[in-house]
Amino acid sequence: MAKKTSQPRADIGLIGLAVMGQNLALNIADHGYKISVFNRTTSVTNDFVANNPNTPGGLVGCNTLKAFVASLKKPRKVIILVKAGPAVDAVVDQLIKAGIQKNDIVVDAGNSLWTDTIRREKEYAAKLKFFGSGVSGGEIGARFGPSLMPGGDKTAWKHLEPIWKAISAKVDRRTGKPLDDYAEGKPVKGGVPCTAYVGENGAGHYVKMVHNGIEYADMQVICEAYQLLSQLGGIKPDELSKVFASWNKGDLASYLIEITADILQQRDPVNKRNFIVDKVLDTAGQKGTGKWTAVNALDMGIPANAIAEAVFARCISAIKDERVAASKQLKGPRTKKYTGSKKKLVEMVRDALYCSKVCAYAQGFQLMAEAQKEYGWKLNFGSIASIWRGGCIIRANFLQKITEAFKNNRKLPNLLLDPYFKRKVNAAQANWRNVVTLAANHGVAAPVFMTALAYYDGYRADRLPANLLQAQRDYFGAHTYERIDTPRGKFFHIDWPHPDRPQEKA
Ligand code: NBP
Repeated sequence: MAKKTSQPRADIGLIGLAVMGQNLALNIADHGYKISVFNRTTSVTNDFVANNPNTPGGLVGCNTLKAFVASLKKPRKVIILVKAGPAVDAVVDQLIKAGIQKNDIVVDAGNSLWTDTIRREKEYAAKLKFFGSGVSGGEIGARFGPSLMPGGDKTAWKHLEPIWKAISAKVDRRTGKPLDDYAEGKPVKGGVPCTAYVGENGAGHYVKMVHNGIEYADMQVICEAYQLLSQLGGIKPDELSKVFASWNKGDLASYLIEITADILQQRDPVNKRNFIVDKVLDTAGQKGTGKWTAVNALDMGIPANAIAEAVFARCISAIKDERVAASKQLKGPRTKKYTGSKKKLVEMVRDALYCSKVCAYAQGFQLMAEAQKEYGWKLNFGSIASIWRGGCIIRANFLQKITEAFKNNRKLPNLLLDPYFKRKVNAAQANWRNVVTLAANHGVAAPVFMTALAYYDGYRADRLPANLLQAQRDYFGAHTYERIDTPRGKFFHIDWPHPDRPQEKA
């Protein structure tokens, strides 16, 4: 454990040696940084250091926070990777007691709620520089190159930047495609790092949350494609695996499509005659970041229905017993199988997936655009898309196109309006509509395909039935309405005549 010797102090420290912390610490050490580590349960620290004796930078195990703080170069840089919530406050309070100082930088790299990060930055301002950084890519990303979304004090960022750039995933400068994280066991050299300063206070955590919301939708549309192709098309998992593998060569190429192709061809370890996917119980868990995104969309009045629907899709999956009981009582259409060409079905479903995905991303960027107004951030959407090109769960070629879309027009009001995406969605929309019709006619739930189409049609509609809705509101609640033939901002009310009853005021 940390000794009082004249050995050079550590470049950075990390608290919380669960899955993410251990992997990120090894990644940092691999890049030549000496790193001090601490975990509340000290045996975890001791085992971790003992099991990793030869890292290039070196690990310094500390069993007390006092020794941990004393082991760090000034200004001290500490990464906290503990369970999001009160544990973060507890650790920061303990760090203060252990001697952390005003110029020291404490980075919360967990999945914290952005409003907590805003609060913590203010609350601890007199005692330390509190900084928030989103980390995406799970344990593999943490180990070999995550996507990092840093937000907070700009001067603090200058101290963190070299380390963040070194440890993050890298993409090819020209194509934007992820580079092999580790070539021949050594970290990759060159390439564009998947990290960039996002904005002040909670901006990094906010952007990470939206990333996760998009991830929910991205996963759900893949699942809907799988459901339609297997249920309607009768395509078996190994054949479906090939379909996804072929999609992974085109403009849907992404980490999530790639792992889906891999999952679908895997056999059940219990009985190799079966495919494992057929044996996995159809109930999905969730940790909350998708829900936060959907709740925030409702709070800000942003129509992120594809993201919210993906959260609800997990909720409905979770009530398995109720669904099984309902399946015996509630009837759907008689037609159960698709009788047309399988090749055509695959093509149509691919297009439905693509278009729904564009809508989900469009909604994620709409959310960030609104949040920046609310919190006074100056977000660079091209840069955000570019740091999602590698390392994170939603990494995809697609993000190169989004990077270009916002580079071409920094003020693009909606991704759907970018010339490239406009053209692509326009070309694919007939198939998308056919798939939604097929799903409805065959009684297969395809919630995000359907809601994304409603978003697309709603967004491109120059007139919605909200005229009637507003009239209803005025009728029962005197909420007033605007007219199409007077300037905006002028409000009218009618004492709606009704022959049978007196006027109601709700
Ligand atoms: P967990 O979220 O499971 O947290 C476990 C760690 O928190 C352990 O080191 C534990 O110490 C420590 N801890 C807890 Br719990 N309460 C503490 C307290 N009051 N004081 C000090 N330490 C405390 O770990 P994880 O899955 O590695 O995730 C870490 C963070 O990264 C989370 O915010 C998570 O949401 C985020 N994240 C996770 C992933 C992923 O794929 N897992 C991806 C991206 C981001 P102990 O050993 O003493 O119990």
